Amino acid sequence: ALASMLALAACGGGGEQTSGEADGQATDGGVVKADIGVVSYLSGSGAAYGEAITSGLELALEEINAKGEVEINLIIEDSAGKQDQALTAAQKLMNSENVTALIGPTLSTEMNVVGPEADLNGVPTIGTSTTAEGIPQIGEYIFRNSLPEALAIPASIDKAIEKYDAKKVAILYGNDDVFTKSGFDTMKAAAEEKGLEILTIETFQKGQSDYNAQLTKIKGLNPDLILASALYNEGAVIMDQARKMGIDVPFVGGNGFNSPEVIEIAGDAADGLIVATPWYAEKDDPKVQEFVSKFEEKYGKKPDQFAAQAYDALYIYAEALKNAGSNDRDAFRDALAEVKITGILGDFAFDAEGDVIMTPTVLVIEDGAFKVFE
Ligand code: LEU
Repeated sequence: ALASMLALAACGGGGEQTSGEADGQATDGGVVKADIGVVSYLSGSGAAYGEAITSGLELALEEINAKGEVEINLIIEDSAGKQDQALTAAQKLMNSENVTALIGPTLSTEMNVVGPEADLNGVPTIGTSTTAEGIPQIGEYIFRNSLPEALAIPASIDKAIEKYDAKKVAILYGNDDVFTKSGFDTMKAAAEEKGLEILTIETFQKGQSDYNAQLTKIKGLNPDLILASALYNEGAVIMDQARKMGIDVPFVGGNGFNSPEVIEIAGDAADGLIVATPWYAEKDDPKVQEFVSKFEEKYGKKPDQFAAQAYDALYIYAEALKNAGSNDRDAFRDALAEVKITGILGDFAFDAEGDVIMTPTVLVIEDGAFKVFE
Protein backbone atom coordinates (compact mmCIF):
# COMPACT_ATOMS: atom_id res chain seq x y z
CA ALA A 1 0.00 0.00 0.00
CA LEU A 2 2.81 2.36 0.92
CA ALA A 3 4.62 1.67 -2.33
CA SER A 4 1.54 2.39 -4.42
CA MET A 5 0.87 5.60 -2.48
CA LEU A 6 4.40 6.73 -3.15
CA ALA A 7 4.00 5.87 -6.79
CA LEU A 8 0.79 7.86 -6.94
CA ALA A 9 2.41 10.86 -5.28
CA ALA A 10 5.39 10.65 -7.60
CA CYS A 11 3.27 10.88 -10.70
CA GLY A 12 1.26 13.75 -9.26
CA GLY A 13 -1.88 11.71 -8.87
CA GLY A 14 -2.57 12.60 -5.27
CA GLY A 15 -1.49 14.45 -2.20
CA GLU A 16 -0.71 18.08 -1.79
CA GLN A 17 1.74 19.86 -3.96
CA THR A 18 3.87 21.90 -1.70
CA SER A 19 6.90 22.84 -3.75
CA GLY A 20 7.24 25.56 -6.32
CA GLU A 21 6.50 22.96 -8.96
CA ALA A 22 3.28 23.83 -10.76
CA ASP A 23 0.77 21.06 -11.33
CA GLY A 24 0.23 19.01 -14.44
CA GLN A 25 2.80 18.19 -17.03
CA ALA A 26 5.28 20.92 -17.69
CA THR A 27 5.73 20.08 -21.28
CA ASP A 28 3.91 18.16 -23.92
CA GLY A 29 5.97 17.53 -27.01
CA GLY A 30 8.05 20.63 -26.27
CA VAL A 31 5.03 22.83 -25.58
CA VAL A 32 5.29 24.35 -22.11
CA LYS A 33 1.93 24.39 -20.36
CA ALA A 34 1.13 26.65 -17.45
CA ASP A 35 -1.76 27.80 -15.32
CA ILE A 36 -1.59 31.54 -14.72
CA GLY A 37 -3.74 33.16 -12.03
CA VAL A 38 -5.32 36.55 -12.63
CA VAL A 39 -6.60 38.78 -9.82
CA SER A 40 -8.68 41.56 -11.30
CA TYR A 41 -11.04 44.35 -10.23
CA LEU A 42 -14.15 42.96 -11.94
CA SER A 43 -17.02 44.17 -9.78
CA GLY A 44 -17.77 47.41 -7.99
CA SER A 45 -17.09 51.06 -8.81
CA GLY A 46 -13.84 50.44 -10.71
CA ALA A 47 -14.93 47.34 -12.62
CA ALA A 48 -14.19 48.91 -16.00
CA TYR A 49 -10.48 48.72 -15.17
CA GLY A 50 -10.71 44.97 -14.61
CA GLU A 51 -12.89 44.46 -17.65
CA ALA A 52 -10.32 46.22 -19.85
CA ILE A 53 -7.50 44.18 -18.33
CA THR A 54 -9.16 40.79 -18.69
CA SER A 55 -10.28 41.64 -22.24
CA GLY A 56 -6.68 42.44 -23.17
CA LEU A 57 -5.48 39.21 -21.56
CA GLU A 58 -8.08 37.04 -23.28
CA LEU A 59 -7.30 38.44 -26.71
CA ALA A 60 -3.59 37.82 -26.17
CA LEU A 61 -4.37 34.33 -24.83
CA GLU A 62 -6.18 33.32 -28.03
CA GLU A 63 -3.29 34.49 -30.17
CA ILE A 64 -0.58 32.96 -28.01
CA ASN A 65 -2.22 29.54 -27.70
CA ALA A 66 -3.00 29.50 -31.43
CA LYS A 67 0.73 29.83 -32.16
CA GLY A 68 1.28 26.60 -30.24
CA GLU A 69 4.68 27.39 -28.71
CA VAL A 70 3.29 27.52 -25.19
CA GLU A 71 -0.10 26.67 -23.78
CA ILE A 72 -1.47 29.01 -21.15
CA ASN A 73 -4.56 28.50 -19.04
CA LEU A 74 -5.83 31.65 -17.32
CA ILE A 75 -7.69 31.30 -14.04
CA ILE A 76 -9.41 34.61 -13.33
CA GLU A 77 -10.62 35.77 -9.91
CA ASP A 78 -12.45 38.98 -8.96
CA SER A 79 -10.95 41.18 -6.22
CA ALA A 80 -13.70 43.83 -6.27
CA GLY A 81 -10.92 46.38 -5.73
CA LYS A 82 -10.59 45.26 -2.11
CA GLN A 83 -7.42 44.28 -0.29
CA ASP A 84 -8.89 41.34 1.62
CA GLN A 85 -10.69 39.90 -1.40
CA ALA A 86 -7.56 40.32 -3.54
CA LEU A 87 -5.49 38.47 -0.96
CA THR A 88 -8.01 35.63 -0.61
CA ALA A 89 -8.15 35.28 -4.40
CA ALA A 90 -4.36 35.27 -4.71
CA GLN A 91 -4.00 32.68 -1.94
CA LYS A 92 -6.49 30.41 -3.64
CA LEU A 93 -4.63 30.72 -6.93
CA MET A 94 -1.22 30.16 -5.37
CA ASN A 95 -2.15 27.35 -2.99
CA SER A 96 -5.19 25.45 -4.29
CA GLU A 97 -4.76 26.12 -8.01
CA ASN A 98 -0.98 25.97 -7.72
CA VAL A 99 -0.49 28.45 -10.55
CA THR A 100 2.94 29.10 -12.00
CA ALA A 101 2.54 32.86 -11.73
CA LEU A 102 0.08 35.68 -11.10
CA ILE A 103 -1.12 38.66 -13.11
CA GLY A 104 -2.50 41.56 -11.12
CA PRO A 105 -4.08 42.62 -8.89
CA THR A 106 -5.40 45.81 -10.51
CA LEU A 107 -4.84 48.38 -7.77
CA SER A 108 -1.58 49.25 -6.04
CA THR A 109 -3.57 49.16 -2.79
CA GLU A 110 -4.30 45.49 -3.48
CA MET A 111 -0.75 44.75 -4.68
CA ASN A 112 0.57 46.09 -1.41
CA VAL A 113 -0.98 43.10 0.37
CA VAL A 114 -0.80 40.49 -2.41
CA GLY A 115 2.77 41.31 -3.48
CA PRO A 116 4.52 40.48 -0.19
CA GLU A 117 2.55 37.21 0.08
CA ALA A 118 3.35 36.18 -3.49
CA ASP A 119 6.98 37.09 -3.00
CA LEU A 120 7.13 35.02 0.19
CA ASN A 121 5.64 32.04 -1.66
CA GLY A 122 8.02 32.50 -4.59
CA VAL A 123 5.20 33.13 -7.05
CA PRO A 124 6.21 35.47 -9.89
CA THR A 125 3.70 38.32 -10.20
CA ILE A 126 3.27 41.09 -12.76
CA GLY A 127 1.22 44.22 -12.20
CA THR A 128 -0.18 45.50 -15.46
CA SER A 129 -1.81 48.62 -14.00
CA THR A 130 -0.15 49.19 -10.63
CA THR A 131 1.58 52.55 -10.91
CA ALA A 132 2.32 53.65 -7.34
CA GLU A 133 5.86 54.13 -6.11
CA GLY A 134 7.59 51.00 -4.80
CA ILE A 135 5.60 48.13 -6.37
CA PRO A 136 8.42 46.10 -8.03
CA GLN A 137 10.57 46.85 -5.00
CA ILE A 138 8.25 44.64 -2.88
CA GLY A 139 10.49 41.73 -3.80
CA GLU A 140 12.38 39.86 -6.48
CA TYR A 141 9.27 37.97 -7.65
CA ILE A 142 7.26 41.18 -8.20
CA PHE A 143 7.33 42.94 -11.58
CA ARG A 144 5.26 45.49 -13.48
CA ASN A 145 4.86 46.65 -17.06
CA SER A 146 2.74 49.69 -16.22
CA LEU A 147 4.04 53.22 -16.60
CA PRO A 148 4.86 54.43 -13.07
CA GLU A 149 3.18 57.60 -11.82
CA ALA A 150 6.67 58.97 -11.16
CA LEU A 151 7.22 59.17 -14.94
CA ALA A 152 3.66 60.01 -16.01
CA ILE A 153 2.75 62.92 -13.74
CA PRO A 154 5.83 65.12 -14.29
CA ALA A 155 5.32 64.75 -18.07
CA SER A 156 1.70 65.94 -17.77
CA ILE A 157 2.59 68.84 -15.51
CA ASP A 158 5.37 69.98 -17.87
CA LYS A 159 2.94 70.00 -20.77
CA ALA A 160 0.33 71.92 -18.79
CA ILE A 161 2.88 74.54 -17.75
CA GLU A 162 4.06 74.91 -21.33
CA LYS A 163 0.53 75.21 -22.74
CA TYR A 164 -1.18 77.34 -20.10
CA ASP A 165 1.73 79.18 -18.55
CA ALA A 166 0.47 77.79 -15.25
CA LYS A 167 1.95 79.20 -12.05
CA LYS A 168 -0.54 78.41 -9.27
CA VAL A 169 -2.11 75.02 -8.62
CA ALA A 170 -4.54 73.36 -6.25
CA ILE A 171 -4.11 69.67 -5.42
CA LEU A 172 -6.93 67.26 -4.64
CA TYR A 173 -6.36 63.61 -3.79
CA GLY A 174 -7.85 60.48 -2.24
CA ASN A 175 -6.06 59.88 1.06
CA ASP A 176 -7.29 56.31 1.63
CA ASP A 177 -5.69 54.53 -1.33
CA VAL A 178 -2.06 53.59 -1.95
CA PHE A 179 -2.10 54.74 -5.58
CA THR A 180 -3.98 58.04 -5.10
CA LYS A 181 -1.69 58.90 -2.19
CA SER A 182 1.44 58.01 -4.12
CA GLY A 183 0.17 60.04 -7.09
CA PHE A 184 -0.29 62.98 -4.74
CA ASP A 185 3.27 62.68 -3.42
CA THR A 186 4.53 62.72 -6.99
CA MET A 187 2.32 65.71 -7.90
CA LYS A 188 3.46 67.71 -4.91
CA ALA A 189 7.13 66.95 -5.52
CA ALA A 190 6.82 67.76 -9.23
CA ALA A 191 4.93 71.01 -8.55
CA GLU A 192 7.57 72.11 -6.05
CA GLU A 193 10.41 71.18 -8.34
CA LYS A 194 8.90 73.13 -11.21
CA GLY A 195 8.39 76.19 -9.02
CA LEU A 196 4.58 76.13 -9.03
CA GLU A 197 2.81 77.75 -6.13
CA ILE A 198 0.60 75.22 -4.31
CA LEU A 199 -2.46 77.19 -3.15
CA THR A 200 -4.13 74.37 -1.23
CA ILE A 201 -4.08 70.60 -0.74
CA GLU A 202 -7.52 69.01 -0.40
CA THR A 203 -8.41 65.38 0.30
CA PHE A 204 -11.34 63.02 -0.21
CA GLN A 205 -12.17 59.35 0.37
CA LYS A 206 -13.27 56.46 -1.84
CA GLY A 207 -16.94 56.50 -2.67
CA GLN A 208 -17.39 60.15 -1.69
CA SER A 209 -20.15 61.81 -3.68
CA ASP A 210 -20.06 65.45 -2.60
CA TYR A 211 -16.95 67.56 -3.22
CA ASN A 212 -18.57 70.94 -2.59
CA ALA A 213 -16.38 71.91 0.37
CA GLN A 214 -13.10 71.12 -1.39
CA LEU A 215 -14.14 72.67 -4.70
CA THR A 216 -15.54 75.86 -3.11
CA LYS A 217 -12.20 76.40 -1.42
CA ILE A 218 -10.30 75.71 -4.62
CA LYS A 219 -12.51 78.05 -6.64
CA GLY A 220 -11.93 80.90 -4.18
CA LEU A 221 -8.16 80.55 -4.58
CA ASN A 222 -8.35 80.82 -8.36
CA PRO A 223 -5.69 78.29 -9.47
CA ASP A 224 -4.40 78.01 -13.05
CA LEU A 225 -4.59 74.20 -12.83
CA ILE A 226 -6.01 71.51 -10.59
CA LEU A 227 -3.84 68.45 -9.97
CA ALA A 228 -6.06 65.51 -9.05
CA SER A 229 -5.09 62.01 -7.94
CA ALA A 230 -8.16 59.77 -8.13
CA LEU A 231 -9.64 56.59 -9.59
CA TYR A 232 -12.13 57.17 -12.43
CA ASN A 233 -15.30 57.03 -10.41
CA GLU A 234 -14.37 59.77 -7.94
CA GLY A 235 -12.31 61.63 -10.56
CA ALA A 236 -15.20 61.95 -13.01
CA VAL A 237 -17.61 63.12 -10.32
CA ILE A 238 -15.08 65.72 -9.15
CA MET A 239 -14.75 67.11 -12.68
CA ASP A 240 -18.51 67.16 -13.16
CA GLN A 241 -19.10 69.06 -9.91
CA ALA A 242 -16.21 71.44 -10.61
CA ARG A 243 -17.58 72.41 -14.03
CA LYS A 244 -21.07 72.88 -12.57
CA MET A 245 -19.58 75.31 -10.03
CA GLY A 246 -17.97 77.28 -12.85
CA ILE A 247 -14.42 75.99 -12.37
CA ASP A 248 -13.19 75.74 -15.93
CA VAL A 249 -9.41 75.43 -15.51
CA PRO A 250 -7.65 72.32 -16.82
CA PHE A 251 -7.19 69.27 -14.61
CA VAL A 252 -4.02 67.18 -14.55
CA GLY A 253 -4.84 63.64 -13.51
CA GLY A 254 -2.86 60.50 -12.76
CA ASN A 255 -3.28 57.09 -14.30
CA GLY A 256 -6.71 56.51 -12.73
CA PHE A 257 -8.13 59.17 -15.07
CA ASN A 258 -6.79 57.46 -18.20
CA SER A 259 -10.01 55.54 -18.79
CA PRO A 260 -12.86 56.12 -21.24
CA GLU A 261 -15.11 55.82 -18.16
CA VAL A 262 -14.15 59.37 -17.19
CA ILE A 263 -15.81 60.67 -20.36
CA GLU A 264 -18.65 58.20 -19.97
CA ILE A 265 -19.46 59.48 -16.47
CA ALA A 266 -18.52 63.18 -16.70
CA GLY A 267 -19.51 63.87 -20.32
CA ASP A 268 -18.53 67.41 -21.42
CA ALA A 269 -17.20 68.11 -17.96
CA ALA A 270 -14.22 65.87 -18.74
CA ASP A 271 -12.95 68.28 -21.38
CA GLY A 272 -9.68 69.86 -20.28
CA LEU A 273 -8.34 66.76 -18.51
CA ILE A 274 -4.63 66.12 -19.11
CA VAL A 275 -3.14 62.64 -18.55
CA ALA A 276 0.06 60.90 -19.57
CA THR A 277 -0.15 57.45 -21.09
CA PRO A 278 2.24 54.72 -22.20
CA TRP A 279 -0.12 53.85 -25.05
CA TYR A 280 -2.99 55.22 -27.14
CA ALA A 281 -5.16 53.61 -29.78
CA GLU A 282 -4.50 56.17 -32.54
CA LYS A 283 -0.77 55.49 -32.60
CA ASP A 284 0.58 55.21 -36.12
CA ASP A 285 2.14 51.76 -35.69
CA PRO A 286 0.99 48.63 -37.58
CA LYS A 287 1.24 46.43 -34.46
CA VAL A 288 -0.93 48.86 -32.51
CA GLN A 289 -3.48 49.13 -35.31
CA GLU A 290 -3.72 45.37 -35.70
CA PHE A 291 -4.37 45.03 -31.97
CA VAL A 292 -6.98 47.81 -32.03
CA SER A 293 -8.91 46.27 -34.90
CA LYS A 294 -8.82 42.75 -33.41
CA PHE A 295 -9.95 44.13 -30.08
CA GLU A 296 -12.79 46.11 -31.64
CA GLU A 297 -13.88 43.07 -33.58
CA LYS A 298 -13.96 40.90 -30.45
CA TYR A 299 -15.42 43.35 -27.94
CA GLY A 300 -17.17 46.02 -30.00
CA LYS A 301 -15.16 48.87 -28.50
CA LYS A 302 -11.74 50.45 -28.58
CA PRO A 303 -9.11 49.19 -26.16
CA ASP A 304 -7.76 51.56 -23.53
CA GLN A 305 -4.36 51.74 -21.88
CA PHE A 306 -5.28 49.05 -19.35
CA ALA A 307 -6.25 46.56 -22.05
CA ALA A 308 -3.04 47.30 -23.94
CA GLN A 309 -0.76 46.83 -20.94
CA ALA A 310 -2.48 43.56 -20.03
CA TYR A 311 -2.18 42.31 -23.62
CA ASP A 312 1.57 42.95 -23.65
CA ALA A 313 1.93 41.42 -20.17
CA LEU A 314 0.63 38.07 -21.37
CA TYR A 315 3.08 38.14 -24.29
CA ILE A 316 5.85 38.88 -21.78
CA TYR A 317 4.72 35.85 -19.76
CA ALA A 318 4.51 33.64 -22.87
CA GLU A 319 8.05 34.58 -23.84
CA ALA A 320 9.31 33.86 -20.31
CA LEU A 321 7.61 30.45 -20.30
CA LYS A 322 9.10 29.58 -23.64
CA ASN A 323 12.57 30.65 -22.53
CA ALA A 324 12.25 28.88 -19.17
CA GLY A 325 11.21 25.70 -20.96
CA SER A 326 9.26 24.78 -17.85
CA ASN A 327 6.42 25.97 -15.64
CA ASP A 328 8.57 25.82 -12.53
CA ARG A 329 8.08 29.07 -10.63
CA ASP A 330 11.78 29.81 -10.09
CA ALA A 331 12.79 28.98 -13.64
CA PHE A 332 9.94 31.15 -14.85
CA ARG A 333 10.93 34.04 -12.58
CA ASP A 334 14.51 34.01 -13.82
CA ALA A 335 13.43 33.87 -17.45
CA LEU A 336 10.91 36.65 -16.83
CA ALA A 337 13.55 39.02 -15.49
CA GLU A 338 15.44 38.66 -18.79
CA VAL A 339 12.52 38.90 -21.25
CA LYS A 340 12.81 41.25 -24.18
CA ILE A 341 9.88 41.68 -26.54
CA THR A 342 8.56 44.25 -28.93
CA GLY A 343 4.94 44.61 -27.97
CA ILE A 344 2.22 47.10 -28.70
CA LEU A 345 3.81 49.35 -26.09
CA GLY A 346 7.09 49.23 -27.99
CA ASP A 347 10.39 47.61 -27.04
CA PHE A 348 10.10 46.12 -23.62
CA ALA A 349 12.57 44.98 -20.94
CA PHE A 350 12.51 45.11 -17.14
CA ASP A 351 15.14 47.09 -15.26
CA ALA A 352 17.15 45.42 -12.47
CA GLU A 353 14.27 45.89 -10.02
CA GLY A 354 11.55 44.46 -12.25
CA ASP A 355 10.27 47.95 -13.01
CA VAL A 356 9.92 49.55 -16.39
CA ILE A 357 11.11 52.70 -18.08
CA MET A 358 8.79 54.11 -20.72
CA THR A 359 8.36 57.46 -22.38
CA PRO A 360 4.84 58.73 -21.87
CA THR A 361 2.67 60.56 -24.35
CA VAL A 362 0.53 63.36 -22.95
CA LEU A 363 -3.16 63.33 -23.86
CA VAL A 364 -5.91 65.88 -23.33
CA ILE A 365 -9.67 65.40 -23.50
CA GLU A 366 -11.18 67.71 -26.10
CA ASP A 367 -14.75 67.53 -27.38
CA GLY A 368 -15.35 64.33 -25.46
CA ALA A 369 -12.31 62.37 -26.69
CA PHE A 370 -8.70 61.76 -25.65
CA LYS A 371 -6.30 63.42 -28.12
CA VAL A 372 -2.53 63.67 -28.23
CA PHE A 373 -1.67 67.01 -26.61
CA GLU A 374 0.59 68.51 -29.29
N1 LEU B 1 -2.84 52.79 -11.37
C1 LEU B 1 -3.79 52.40 -10.37
C2 LEU B 1 -3.09 51.83 -9.16
O1 LEU B 1 -1.91 51.69 -9.18
C3 LEU B 1 -4.78 51.39 -10.90
C4 LEU B 1 -5.44 51.72 -12.20
C5 LEU B 1 -6.37 50.64 -12.63
C6 LEU B 1 -6.08 53.05 -12.22
O2 LEU B 1 -3.72 51.53 -8.19
